[in-house]
Amino acid sequence: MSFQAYSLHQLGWHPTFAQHLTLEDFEAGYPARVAGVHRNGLAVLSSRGADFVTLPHRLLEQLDAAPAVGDWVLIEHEAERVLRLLERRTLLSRLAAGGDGKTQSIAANLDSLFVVTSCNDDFNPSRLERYLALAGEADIEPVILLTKADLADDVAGYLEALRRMAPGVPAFAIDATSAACAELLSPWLAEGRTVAFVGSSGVGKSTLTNSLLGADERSTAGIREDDARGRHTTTARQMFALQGGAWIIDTPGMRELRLGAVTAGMQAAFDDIETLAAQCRFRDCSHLHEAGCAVADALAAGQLDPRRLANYRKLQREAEEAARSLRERRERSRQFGAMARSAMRSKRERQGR
Ligand SMILES: Nc1nc2c(ncn2[C@@H]2O[C@H](COP(=O)(O)OP(=O)(O)OP(=O)(O)O)[C@@H](O)[C@H]2O)c(=O)[nH]1
Ligand SMILES: [Mg+2]
Ligand SMILES: [Zn+2]
Repeated sequence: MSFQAYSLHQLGWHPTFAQHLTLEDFEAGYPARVAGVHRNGLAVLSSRGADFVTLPHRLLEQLDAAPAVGDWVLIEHEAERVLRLLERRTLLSRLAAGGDGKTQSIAANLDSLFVVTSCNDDFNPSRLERYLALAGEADIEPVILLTKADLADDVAGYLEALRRMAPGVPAFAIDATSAACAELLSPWLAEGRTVAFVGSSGVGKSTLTNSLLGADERSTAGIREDDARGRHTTTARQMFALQGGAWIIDTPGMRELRLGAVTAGMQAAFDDIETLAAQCRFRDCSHLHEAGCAVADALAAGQLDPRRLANYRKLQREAEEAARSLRERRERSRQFGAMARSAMRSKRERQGR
């Protein structure tokens, strides 16, 4: 633990965070940024330094999405306890396991998302499109990093594939172990900005984090465990301060990334297909067999990659499925609420009140 205190400005404070705070709120507590989420509480950074605070169960139950690394919270002055969660500017989340449409928060208040893959078997356009939809849904600017460029023969081929599937997204081939990464990524690492690394296990997210942190802080980086093959693998999301004043969040590799009820994310990741779809003769065109289908025409003309279209359809189906689960869950809780209210009413009537 460090005892360094941070000003709100250094922590990446933004005026919008205070929008819903009253004078009473500020009298009751002080703002702090979540640097780590643990089973029994939160690791936070504030003007008081690094602290560990508890998260009351009642507060957690009221929240749509549990606190994530990067969140801002209000801490009670004398109690090391979270009073409330401040409204986020952005929230990166994926569908949680369980099939009831619930989402799991990955990181909050990000300015950019570094999607990391490597110039080897991990490279997978369909999975990258998934990550781009995730970023687009949260309205976070994505950057693609292709690591292990120092070990690959055909770096240009990988970059070309990226340019085709995500023409507007900045992409770099890098050696994550190199100190030169800091200079290359500096446009995204200005003071007070927050970025996160996401991607499969072993692609180099922690290596990059270490390269950006520099030699001095390297030893502090990463909650790591040796896996069965003796590798270091990250086991928890954690936020670190860079010398230049930016914040980076290292995350454990994700084996499965399921999208929630994304809409804006599909538009962001598949702008070309959605633009074509808008030109189809039928508004509800399935792009499978209808006449006047602009998507099918582009496919036939070789202007659209069949893999990309298949992945678009797959993600679209997943998003629809997630939206349906969400509706069902909301309906169930609405019915439960009505039932509970009616039970309370009859109880009061029985008691003659
Ligand atoms: N040569 C070279 N090795 C790299 C590069 N990026 C990562 N590595 C190596 O790949 C291995 C895995 O890197 P990590 O940084 O632990 O991967 P990670 O993405 O944090 O993985 P998880 O924590 O399991 O999600 C380490 O041995 C790194 O040294 C690179 O660009 N070039
Ligand atoms: Mg790691
Ligand atoms: Zn169509």
